[in-house]
Amino acid sequence: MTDYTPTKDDKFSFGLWTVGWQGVDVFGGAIRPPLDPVESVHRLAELGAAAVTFHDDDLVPDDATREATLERFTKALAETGMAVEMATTNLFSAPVFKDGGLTANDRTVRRYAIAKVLRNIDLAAELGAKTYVLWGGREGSESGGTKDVQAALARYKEGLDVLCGYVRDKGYDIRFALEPKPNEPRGDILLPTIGHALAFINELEEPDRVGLNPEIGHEEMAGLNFAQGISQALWHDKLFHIDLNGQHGPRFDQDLRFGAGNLRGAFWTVDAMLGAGSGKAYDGYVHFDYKPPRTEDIEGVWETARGCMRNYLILRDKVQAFRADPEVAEALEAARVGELATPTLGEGESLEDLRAEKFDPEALGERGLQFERLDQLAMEHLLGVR
Ligand SMILES: [Mn+2]
Repeated sequence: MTDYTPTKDDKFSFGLWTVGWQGVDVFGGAIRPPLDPVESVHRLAELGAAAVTFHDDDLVPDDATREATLERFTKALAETGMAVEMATTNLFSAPVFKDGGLTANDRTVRRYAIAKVLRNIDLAAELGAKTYVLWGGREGSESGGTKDVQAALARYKEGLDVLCGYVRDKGYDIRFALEPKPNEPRGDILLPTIGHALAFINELEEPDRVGLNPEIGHEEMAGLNFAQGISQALWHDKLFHIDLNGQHGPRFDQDLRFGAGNLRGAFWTVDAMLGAGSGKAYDGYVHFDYKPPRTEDIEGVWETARGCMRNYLILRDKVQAFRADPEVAEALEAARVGELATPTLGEGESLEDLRAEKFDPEALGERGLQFERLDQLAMEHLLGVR
C-alpha cells in the first residue's frame, strides 16, 4: 500500500510559471509576491518532483542579471538532482507580440521572434532540455480580414523549418512540441486542436522532429475528449510531451490542478497515457501546467503542486486496478473491445468473399453491446468501492 508520495522515478515535472504564478488575471493584479526559481526548484524537489521547465522570461527576464541567475539556478539543480526537461519561449506577454510572434503581420516582429526563440534554444540545450515547446497563444486574430490565414500558416511552417534546421546544424538533442489551444488570449488561435496541429506537422521539412504537447484544458475548452486526442497523438507517434491540468468543460482556461474539474476525463487520460489496454504508452515526463488559484498563499501553492502529483498517482493506481480486475476483463470481452484489434478483412480475403457473406443486419442491430456494464465498473473503481 502506497501513501502516494511521489519519487523521481515518477518523472513529475512543473513549469516555473505554474507555482510562480502571482495571480495576475484580466480582473486583478498580483496577489502573491514573486517566487524565486531557486526556491521553486528546492520546494518541488522536496515534494518529489523530478524536473522543472521554463520560459525564457520566467528564468532570465533581465540581461543584466542573466549570468548570476543562471549560476544560482544551475547550483540549485545540482544540489537537488532536479532536471530541466523542457523549455519554451514567451512569445505572448510583451507588447511587441500583440499580433503573435512567428505569424505576426509585421515581418520585423517575426524576425525578432525567431531570434528570441533561437537564443533560448541555446539555453535549453545547455541545461539539458530534450523538448522545446511552442505555444502560439498570440498567433491568431479577433477578426477575419486582419489575418491571411494561409499566409500565416506558411510563415508558421517557415518558422518551424528554420528552428528545426538550427537544432540539426547545432547537433542539439532537441525535439519540438506544438501546444494547441482554441482561443484565449486571441479570439481565435491558429492550430486550435490536436488534430489541426497533427495535420500541420505533415507539411514541415522535418516532420519527425516535431510532435505535440497537448494540454487537458485546451482541448476541453473546445468540448473535445482529451483521452481520445492523446490516443490519436500516440498512434501517430507524436505525443512528445504532455500538459496535465484541470478544466470544467467549455469556458475560460481554468488551469486547475490535475484531477480537479473533469475527474472522469482525468481517469481516462491516465489510462490513455499508460497505453489503454493494448496501445502505445506515453513514456515522457508527466508535466503539470496549471495555475494555483488566487485564493492561495504560498503554502497553498505547494499544496496544489502536491495535489497534482498525488492525484496522478491515485488515478494511476485506480486505472491499473481497473485493468487488472477479472470482472473488467469479462466485461471487456462481452463488449467485444478486444475484437477491434482484429483486421476487418481476413488475410488474403477478397472483397468478393466479403460481399458473398450472408449478413443478418437485423440480428446484429438487436444485440445489446453491454458497454454500460463496463463503464459502471470503471466508475466504481474511480469512486473507490472496488
Ligand atoms: Mn500549457
